[in-house]
Amino acid sequence: MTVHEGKEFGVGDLVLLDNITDEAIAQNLKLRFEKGKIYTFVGEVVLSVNPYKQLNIYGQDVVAQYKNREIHERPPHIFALADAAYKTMRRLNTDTCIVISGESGSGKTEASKIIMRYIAAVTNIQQRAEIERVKNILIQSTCILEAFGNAKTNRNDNSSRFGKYMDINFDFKGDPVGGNIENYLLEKSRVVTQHSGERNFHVFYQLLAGAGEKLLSNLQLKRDFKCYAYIKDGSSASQDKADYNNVAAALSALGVTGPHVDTIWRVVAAILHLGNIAFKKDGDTVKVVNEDVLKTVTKLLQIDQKDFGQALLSRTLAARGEVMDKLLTHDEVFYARDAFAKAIYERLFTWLVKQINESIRPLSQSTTYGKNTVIGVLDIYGFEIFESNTFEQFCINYCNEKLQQLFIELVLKQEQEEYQREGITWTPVEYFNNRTICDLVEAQHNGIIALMDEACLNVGNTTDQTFLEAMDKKFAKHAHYASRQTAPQDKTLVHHRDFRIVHYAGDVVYNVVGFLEKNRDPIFQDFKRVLYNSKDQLVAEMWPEGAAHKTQVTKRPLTTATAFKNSMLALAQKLQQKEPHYVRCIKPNELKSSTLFDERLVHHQIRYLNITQNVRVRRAGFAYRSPYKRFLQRYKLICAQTWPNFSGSDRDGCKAIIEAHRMGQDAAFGKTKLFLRSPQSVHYLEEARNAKLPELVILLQRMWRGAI
Ligand code: AOV
Ligand code: MG
Repeated sequence: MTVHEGKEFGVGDLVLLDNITDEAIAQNLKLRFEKGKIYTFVGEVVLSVNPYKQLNIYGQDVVAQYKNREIHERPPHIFALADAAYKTMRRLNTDTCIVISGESGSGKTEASKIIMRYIAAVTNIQQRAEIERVKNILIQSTCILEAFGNAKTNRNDNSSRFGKYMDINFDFKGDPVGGNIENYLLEKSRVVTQHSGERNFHVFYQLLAGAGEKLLSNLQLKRDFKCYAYIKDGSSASQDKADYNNVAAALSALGVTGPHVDTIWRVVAAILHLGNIAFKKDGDTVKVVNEDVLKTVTKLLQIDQKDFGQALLSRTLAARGEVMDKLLTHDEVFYARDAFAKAIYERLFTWLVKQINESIRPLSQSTTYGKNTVIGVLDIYGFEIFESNTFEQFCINYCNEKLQQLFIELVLKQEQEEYQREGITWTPVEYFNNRTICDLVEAQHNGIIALMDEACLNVGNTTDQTFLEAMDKKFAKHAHYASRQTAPQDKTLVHHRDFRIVHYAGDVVYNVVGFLEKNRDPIFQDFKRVLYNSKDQLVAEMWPEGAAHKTQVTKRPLTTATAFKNSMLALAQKLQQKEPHYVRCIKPNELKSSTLFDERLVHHQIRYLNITQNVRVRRAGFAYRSPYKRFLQRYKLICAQTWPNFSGSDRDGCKAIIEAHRMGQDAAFGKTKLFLRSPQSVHYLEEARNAKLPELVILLQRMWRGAI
């Protein structure tokens, strides 16, 4: 039973609302938000409304209040959920996971950090050194990954531009002994271009703001970010300098040593210089305008200047054992330069994740005392709509679509299973299943990704436009797809290059330009060879496939979208094998304001997150359920038969309480749990208990006095 915080805070669990409508839910969340109560339960799901200000609710004192309590014993808090995931794992010796969802800027990444800190705070009471080390890395790694993988967007100043799934391994004592991070598709296009008002990845600005003079001069960098084409349209942030120091400290905590740290900064610096390489047409050929900048790049990456210059301006074509060089056009060289910059950045990011994983790899999966169990925490990039949406948004929004699907199936399934397990009948609740949108994107031969791959394989005359036409033909009648061709009356589809997907969370118009190229994502063999031959051991290590000989035709890797789709399917499978817990984040306004509760915006989220359905399903039969033992303990004082002691079974004790209060109509007795249909019954029981408490206190005081 949720602790009553008082009427002025609304209800702490939405199943206790008398009226389950979008409006009533929004009003309740508003009431709570305005009073600094950002968490609300729907049964065991936690809703979290971004407060956009620091709240003093995460300290050690609060940790102590939630540690080892049942989820509904205390007011709603994300700690209650973290503790539930931890307890379930330990009690049932099973893997659990925490899935955090919500749109961009709603607070997912902050929530994942709060969960991590809670777990760190309640474990390793004995202060074992190895476990402290693992905990420290788990927490510090966030700062590195955010520096390299987060950026300011027009929706969030610290937006995750990659997806992250982190497993934390626990030993039989319940202490974290290791972990593993999986990262999903980094938005690498940001390295070379950003929308107006946005920034490149934080790390570039951090390096320029925070590096000492000596390091800067070694990297031949100037402090002013405006000097570098790839980042000059961004802006500086007040915390860049401090963040640089944090990243440096985190790298050191990770055990990344001097020479490797050196390489990391040289790669970052090389990218900044790369963006400044300019080209000009010279008759039929293209030339580098500023050879000195090119030279700096080669020095930083420790690659051969001549080979790199050649790789930048031409491409080796190998066919039937013969090799020839083809000169690139003026446009192609810029493209090649950018592809190179994006590729080395992405590899660096992957390398960092691998480093983190190696330093916290659990020594063994099992011990003589039992197997290791894990808690997985998923923090992805949230659903986003910008003025212009492209391939990256398509992937990000598809990922959110998958998570929504998982929530729908698992939450319904779980409920159904619980009623079944307990031998109780229930009526399913109607809800929108976004399966059809997932299919539109991912169906094996008929989905958008399949069509995109087909277009990419057809080297002939396919362009983004012909790909769009193929979609128009295929999805002409699909309720969630539209383009100018299929919906000529529609005024929102302004350009011939636009298509729209009606996502679960909103309509998004995508600009098809660049889809095929980003999906193919070619990085030329010549570049790989140059990097593989770098004198810097680490750079060379990052590019093993550069070892292939010139005449060798290398296998075509999976397209970006297909690789991403596969990773999403694998993720969904992994999550399904674990006992899931959900945090659903809500964005109160678009202005990052700590006081504004934009009802229209919240309303929309309540609707697409299916919160109302969630509450209804939870209440379809029964708003409240409790294991017999717990119920008896809490309410035995309101029944003469059970107070102070009851000698029969817990189930019979509960029956006695229910009968004494004439609530038989409202209750059902499952195999292990008592179910109550209406929230009023719970209110009633709580009130009866509260009324009894003063009496009890007096009684206890008398007993005390007598004893003294
Ligand atoms: P996101 O992860 O959901 O967006 P964040 O977790 O980065 O969103 O939250 C955005 C910003 O909101 C943070 O930088 C904080 O300023 C503020 N915030 C969120 N949660 C809290 C909290 N519990 N307490 C205080 N401030 C908070 V994205 O990564 O864009 O989908 O791709
Ligand atoms: Mg985030």
